[in-house]
Amino acid sequence: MTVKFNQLANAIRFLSIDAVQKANSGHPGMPMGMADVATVLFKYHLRFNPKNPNWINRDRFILSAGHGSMLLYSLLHLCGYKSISINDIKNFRQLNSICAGHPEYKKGTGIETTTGPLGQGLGNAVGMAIAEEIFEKKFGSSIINNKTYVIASDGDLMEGISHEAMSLAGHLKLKNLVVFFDNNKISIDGATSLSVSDNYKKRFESYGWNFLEVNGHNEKQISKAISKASKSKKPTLISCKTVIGFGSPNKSGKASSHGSPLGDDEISLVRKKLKWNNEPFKIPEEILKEWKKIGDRGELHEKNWQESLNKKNPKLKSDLEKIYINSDISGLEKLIEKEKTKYFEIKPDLATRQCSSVSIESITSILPQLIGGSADLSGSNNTKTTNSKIINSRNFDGNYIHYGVREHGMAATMNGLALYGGLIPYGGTFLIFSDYCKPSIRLSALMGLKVIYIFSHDSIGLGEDGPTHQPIEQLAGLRAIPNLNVFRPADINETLECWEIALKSKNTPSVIALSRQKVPYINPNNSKKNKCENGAYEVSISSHESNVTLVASGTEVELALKVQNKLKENNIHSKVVSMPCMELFDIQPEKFKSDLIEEDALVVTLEAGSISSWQKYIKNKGLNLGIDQFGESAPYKEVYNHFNLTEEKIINFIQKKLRE
Ligand SMILES: Cc1ncc(C[n+]2csc(CCOP(=O)(O)OP(=O)(O)O)c2C)c(N)n1
Repeated sequence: MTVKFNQLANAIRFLSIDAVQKANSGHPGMPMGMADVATVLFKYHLRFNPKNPNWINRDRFILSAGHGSMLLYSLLHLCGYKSISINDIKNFRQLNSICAGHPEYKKGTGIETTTGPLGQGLGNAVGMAIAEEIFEKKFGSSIINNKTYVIASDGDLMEGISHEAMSLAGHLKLKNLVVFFDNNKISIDGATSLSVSDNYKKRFESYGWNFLEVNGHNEKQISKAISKASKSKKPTLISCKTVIGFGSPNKSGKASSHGSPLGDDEISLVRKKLKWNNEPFKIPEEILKEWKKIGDRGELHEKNWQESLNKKNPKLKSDLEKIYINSDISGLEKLIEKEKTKYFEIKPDLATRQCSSVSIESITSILPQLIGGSADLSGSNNTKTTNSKIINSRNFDGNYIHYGVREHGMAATMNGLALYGGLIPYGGTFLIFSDYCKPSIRLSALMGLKVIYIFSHDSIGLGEDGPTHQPIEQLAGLRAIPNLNVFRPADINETLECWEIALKSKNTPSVIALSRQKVPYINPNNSKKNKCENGAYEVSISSHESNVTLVASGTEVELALKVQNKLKENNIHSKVVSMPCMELFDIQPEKFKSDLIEEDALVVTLEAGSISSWQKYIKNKGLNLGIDQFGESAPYKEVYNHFNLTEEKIINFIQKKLRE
């Protein structure tokens, strides 16, 4: 018996609605509506190999509308990915199931990225498509030529991030990017006409995209549109007119099918209507076989690809492996050591953003996989160096992206660059605008991606731009994100070390917060060892009898050292601890922590920002000096004075406290 197209699509529909019903939670409407589009894509166009989900030249498939996660799990299961068994599907949304509520990235499973926060998948796709172009340029289009396909919903396209990401994709003419827009005109509140009247054709054409329109339940139309997109020189949006909850007699076309189980009675009616006479989770053998065939084709795709790679010169193959598979960073340690020694001799006064710039300059001379950029603040963030080669639509043989004023889009794109594999993205903006990147930073951390955020102008020290630009609560907010290292280096030595840790860390993204204003070199001795690795270290001690411990980060380490000198003149001895990374300090053994910050000392923490992340270090009797109100517009030294962050005022606070 030949298996009909709609039977293949119905297998997705029923796995989805039955899993949602069993979990008593989830989103059946979208997988029912997009099952036909997904089936066409997987059956005729997508090149992938379930036996090797990490094959570099596989087409990437991203479900940006992550609430429809059962669509993705059904596809992966049916195509034969080992990662998703029928039992996993039965365990949809249960603890430890790979079939989580929303897709969660896991290397080697076919789940290419974590989605759920609408719009993020679109940003990731732009990063993946840029990565493909970079690799294509490096290794040739016969070796790297994969496509990036995305399913996006009304919600995805309403999100602000979609405007940033799609505009950047059009500007860069990402020809291998194809977005299927699930144009079902329904969202949670009801008809999308309640809230949006965009002309999508005009919108996407103005970005420089192709815009195609199909009936999303018509096999031929869908397939023809994909073929057309694949020949395009621009990214393509295929608007697929679909019916949400397709096949449900009472709920199709309605918001009621979006986000709750259809119910047993309605599911029986869907079975009748779509002529599906199978028990929940039972897919007839011949349909399974047909899906399996679709998956099995991948082995041949990869084999052919491997053969053409073998014919290339062996250096190309080994470079591909070295950069892409191993993301080789050998040579980094030696380089950092050499740079540290050089600056120990010079002891330069530099803003830490300049320190980062010289770090980037030397690191990029040995690591071609570093892809930098900035959201239109290259000169301020000091992210662009003489080694930076700009990527543009005509030439992807570069290592620097001008993201434009698109912070959110930049961060999601960086996640996509990292997800593609082999590349290490770093990108900059002002620390204050980390708020504009926050949802994507959170996802870098949740996915465990090596993404490096360069956030300059990291305090009131930026001065006259005033409270709109002076970060206060940003460091505390970033530190509250699990699995994110927030670095705030104090000088060139620490900046080099923080960069080294960020590059070596395997599954943790990094924020490097940097100053606008100059700071002196504070490193007391040159050491091979990375002092920032433990999160904090002793910079200076005026006497071993000291009973005050000043703990500071970044630019405030200089202030702490000045306070130490003044205290000494008053016969008060103290220790200065630099803490460039709380997250790394907090995971050290108790002894290390209590040796550095002793229980019986008066602990004074110092950072020109919210005190909330410092409170844990002062125990009962310490002092948290910082700022818990919005900043002020004035020359920066005056602003520091206004907020009592001067030597004299700090000494007064300490003396008063010691007298208590
Ligand atoms: C950033 C973000 N905001 C809100 C939500 C909650 N949410 C999930 S789906 C959705 C909209 C549903 O409409 P649509 O995108 O058209 O999906 P469909 O109804 O077609 O499945 C919303 C608001 C979310 N997941 N992410």
